[in-house]
Amino acid sequence: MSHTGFDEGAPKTEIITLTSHVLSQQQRHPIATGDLTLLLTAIQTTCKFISTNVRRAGLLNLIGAAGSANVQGEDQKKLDILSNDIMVNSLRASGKTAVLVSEEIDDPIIIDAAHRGRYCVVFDPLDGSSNIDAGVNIGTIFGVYKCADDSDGKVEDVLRPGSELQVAGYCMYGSSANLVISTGQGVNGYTLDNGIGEFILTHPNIRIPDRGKIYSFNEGNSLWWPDHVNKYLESVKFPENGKPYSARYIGSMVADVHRTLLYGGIFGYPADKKSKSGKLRLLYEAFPMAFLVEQAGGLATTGTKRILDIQPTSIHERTPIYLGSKEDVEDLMKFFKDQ
Ligand code: AHM
Ligand code: MG
Repeated sequence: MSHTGFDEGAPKTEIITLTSHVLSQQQRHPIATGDLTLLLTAIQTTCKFISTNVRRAGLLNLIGAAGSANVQGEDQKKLDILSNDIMVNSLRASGKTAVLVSEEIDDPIIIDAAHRGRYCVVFDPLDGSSNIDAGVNIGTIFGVYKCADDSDGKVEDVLRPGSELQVAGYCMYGSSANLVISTGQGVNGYTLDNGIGEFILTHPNIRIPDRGKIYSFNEGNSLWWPDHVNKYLESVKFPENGKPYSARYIGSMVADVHRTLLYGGIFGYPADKKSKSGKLRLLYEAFPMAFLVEQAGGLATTGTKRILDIQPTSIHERTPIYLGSKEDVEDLMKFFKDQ
């Protein structure tokens, strides 16, 4: 220790890339085939490519509508379509996938025998795309299932509860590209070093605080919300003890959940009189985020049921969702019980 009080030793030189980290984790499993490592390599390459395109979107005339709509009837942006095509092509080329489900494609993609592998990937290639034109953080969300032993790849392989996911993650395209992944042994965050083109482990073992100070809801919809949701929000804005919570809402799930994971608090998208099942999609938005939040020590619920226990019946179905710090989500669930 020097007279300044700081340790002036040599800077840390240990650099762990996503690939080397996943490889070293896999080595601990004697029966691992390396297939998952190859699949994650395909996913991270896709994220690098999408990141580059997001950053150049304004220069390459990629901003704006493509003139089509997806299965939800939402306008597709040029970047939505490009990101989807990059992801589908890269996952097929990896030779490790059997079924793909994308927010942007109505039907599941069943991979041809020549390229078929054992994994099934559900994804939203570019979430929060209504924010693209304003330069707000957006991201790719994904979940990975393993095919049933007797299956060559069919839709039933992805119509399974989120608790059966093998991997979940997202990449946020913000001031840097941040890839946050869980393979079921905690959550790690990696930041893209553009200079060397590698995701570097910058946030090992992310743990969400048991209680936060931030609520993240689109309160513009509160007119349509059930009373118990409005009452819960009253309780954090006008607390009997302590300080009121702060409001933060970007309207881009990856950015809102990323902040919730790091700082704690609660993120919610309720079902209401207007959107009876909520807005967010179960398979490729709610499941991966719920998996990550639980792996980080938090909770994710519909208000009355654990998100990861839901049995999906169709690939584009929606769900209400509340996730975040354990104690904050438990507080909210009490309002659902008391209604
Ligand atoms: P998208 O998949 O069409 O981009 O919509 C999903 C986004 C989420 O990122 C975000 O949480 C939510 O929609 C915001 O919705 P709203 O603008 O109604 O608050
Ligand atoms: Mg989306």
